[in-house]
Amino acid sequence: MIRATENNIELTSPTMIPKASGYLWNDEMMIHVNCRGYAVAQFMQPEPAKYSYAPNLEAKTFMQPEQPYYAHHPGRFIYIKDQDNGEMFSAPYEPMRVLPEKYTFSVGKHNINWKVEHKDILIEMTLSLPKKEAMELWRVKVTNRSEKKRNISIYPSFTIGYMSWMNQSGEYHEDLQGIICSSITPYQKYQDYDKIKNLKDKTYLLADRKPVAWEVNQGEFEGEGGITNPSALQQDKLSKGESRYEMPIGVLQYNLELNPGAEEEYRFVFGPAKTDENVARIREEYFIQDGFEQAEIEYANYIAEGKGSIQIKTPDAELDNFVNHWLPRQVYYHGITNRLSTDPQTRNYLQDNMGMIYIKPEIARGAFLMALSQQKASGAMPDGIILHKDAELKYINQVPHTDHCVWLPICLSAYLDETNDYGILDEIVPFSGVKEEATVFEHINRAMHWLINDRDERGLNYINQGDWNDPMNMVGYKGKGVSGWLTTASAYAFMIWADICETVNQAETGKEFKQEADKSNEIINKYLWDGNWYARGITDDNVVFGISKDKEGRIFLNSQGWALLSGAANKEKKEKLLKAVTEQLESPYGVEMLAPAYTKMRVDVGRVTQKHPGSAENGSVYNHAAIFYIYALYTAGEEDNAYRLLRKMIPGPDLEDIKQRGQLPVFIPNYYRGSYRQIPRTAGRSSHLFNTGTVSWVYRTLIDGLFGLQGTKEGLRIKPQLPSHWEEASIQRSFRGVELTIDIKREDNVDSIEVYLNGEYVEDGVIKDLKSDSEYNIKVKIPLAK
Ligand code: CEZ
Repeated sequence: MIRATENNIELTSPTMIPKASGYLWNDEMMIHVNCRGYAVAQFMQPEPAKYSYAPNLEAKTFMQPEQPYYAHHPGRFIYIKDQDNGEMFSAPYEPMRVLPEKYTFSVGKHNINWKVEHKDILIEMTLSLPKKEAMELWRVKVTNRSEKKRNISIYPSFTIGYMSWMNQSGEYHEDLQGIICSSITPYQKYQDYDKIKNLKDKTYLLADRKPVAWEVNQGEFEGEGGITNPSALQQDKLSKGESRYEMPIGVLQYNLELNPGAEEEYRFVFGPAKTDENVARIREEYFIQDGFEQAEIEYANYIAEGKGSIQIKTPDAELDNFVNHWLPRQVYYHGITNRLSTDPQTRNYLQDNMGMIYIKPEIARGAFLMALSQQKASGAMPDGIILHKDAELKYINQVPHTDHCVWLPICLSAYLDETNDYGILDEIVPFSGVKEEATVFEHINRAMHWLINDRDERGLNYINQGDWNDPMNMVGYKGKGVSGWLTTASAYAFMIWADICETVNQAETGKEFKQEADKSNEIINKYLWDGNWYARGITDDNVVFGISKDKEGRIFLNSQGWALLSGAANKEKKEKLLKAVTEQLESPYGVEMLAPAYTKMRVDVGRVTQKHPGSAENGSVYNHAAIFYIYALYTAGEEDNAYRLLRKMIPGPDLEDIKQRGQLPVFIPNYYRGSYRQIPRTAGRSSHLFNTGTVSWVYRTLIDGLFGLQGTKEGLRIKPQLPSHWEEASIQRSFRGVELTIDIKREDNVDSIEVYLNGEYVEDGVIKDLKSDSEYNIKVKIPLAK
């Protein structure tokens, strides 16, 4: 069963949704834990590193979709043994997999909890983080729920794993009351020595209470019983073993005599460190002083700062819960950590910060200026934004993509709507690699001109080795292929920028970009309209793709939604493309990114066609693409279509849906498996990746679209677009330092939206002259649904 409480989402079985998970982060680290005790944790130094490793050497890569778990997957477990009868189980569930009599996995905003009760022993586990340091703070409580005295042992067991093939070891330190394992990050070039010598290559497990015994040698601990039934637990006491170039583990033993109803509590700190002295400092601070409790409180406050700018009450309680609690948290996570990368992809960096506009706009402001300071004088934006002096462009950022400029006006316009901080346009920012600087206004002009110039003789934008779609890498690598989507997105960017130009009295420049937008729209209609929808692009060999005669990749979602945004699609084209999307791309789990999914390599399209059909960009419900489309539907006045698809982004509300997706409604993943028409069995499955450009757009869509509470130069424009099955909704909106209460209701005597401020009719529906000491009670009457 799944239930939502005020601050948590609870799951009462460890087997129903085996990958159900939650995540915590701070300035230095991220941890993704599942209901069964497995964990993936990463900390920054400055590049992502591990302190709890898999049993083999892992390649350095980004987080993997549909994260596979296996018996030796890194995790945090407590083995429990009844010393009177030898019976054992493990909490929360792995590695022993004894189904407990009672079980609750509870994902909170600032901690993750388990309650596992078996044979009248209750184990409560809580994980939290401090705000600043990379470390896990664990509480474990053991309660005797039976009527008789119990003699039990508990063995907290933390995976340390295969640290290094060069050097790894570990032992218990009496003085520190903990285990410290040491390693050397493997390297081969002597030039790397200078880097690796500064790394935090130790992993420690500190305890606030003295254990009776311990084991640091994984092989000794497991013996012939293996991880699911470790031989060492047959002994009275663990062997107090160490690891000398043997795989380490952190296991402690405590013996408890518990009277009926009695309980004991233990606390542990687990994390990476550079030296033993650092570990001693941590022990002093967290256990000798009251650092542990302080850190928990500080962390709860830190997470609480990530609250968004709307609180909603609608007929859909699950939507309310998600939007009020979990969505802003996920947006905040992106804005504050930049996905734990030192060189975020430029488009991700800009869009993630677009979400921050609704939480901490000053951070978004800084990020936009940071991105622009890395722009070339030609107007080109780099593929990634370097955030740390030692960082360099890695992986995907070494592959040239052509879309980065379009995100500038798109994200900036959301910032201006929310903050009215037009002063940002006058900020002076340098260009990269030259001694030139210019205003933000000029920077964006150059970005727009870069897009205008990076086009072929027809006026279509080159795609090079990719656009928004990362793995669409072989459409244009020979220098000729073009992106239909990017041409459309550029038209939209020109239009947005033209509007901003007009607002700041730069009418001439505005006119120029308006004309560019119109011209681009004509070109799109001339070369890319396929009769019922828009094509995705034209390859190096001049083959149009994403069209009716393609057997696979016949229709792409992005080309359709953006044609609504840019204004390329007239009424007739709009009707046709909406129908095509509904018929070919809509599934019970949301709208798919393309269909039919490719089943074999198409060499003139690229790597995207090699991904498994229905996964990621190859035809999944790729939520980032889906939300672009939904945002476009709101701008096109399609509120019912929009809401239906928006609702499908969140697992639930019914249990069957949650089970199929395999994920709790505590985040929106980057995709749900698609190819519903080809592989219905797996359709809907979550990727479990909570890094996604989706969430900032969902927030924006709620504000600009569904609830229609978008900022303008004068104030706040009220223009809700509720789905027809909603009679009413109430919103608490924080906006430019003002709190507004907005009650929307259908009434039968109105035929268009009517806005009343403190009882007075507001002619144009825009609430102006906002003052923080005034009251804003807004009633919005909307017509009955047809
Ligand atoms: O990465 C995302 C990118 O971070 O894919 C999006 C793109 O717009 C985002 O900027 C769509 O392509 O194969 C690949 O290289 C993939 O494209 C991944 O890197 C993808 C994953 O979702 C990462 O988690």
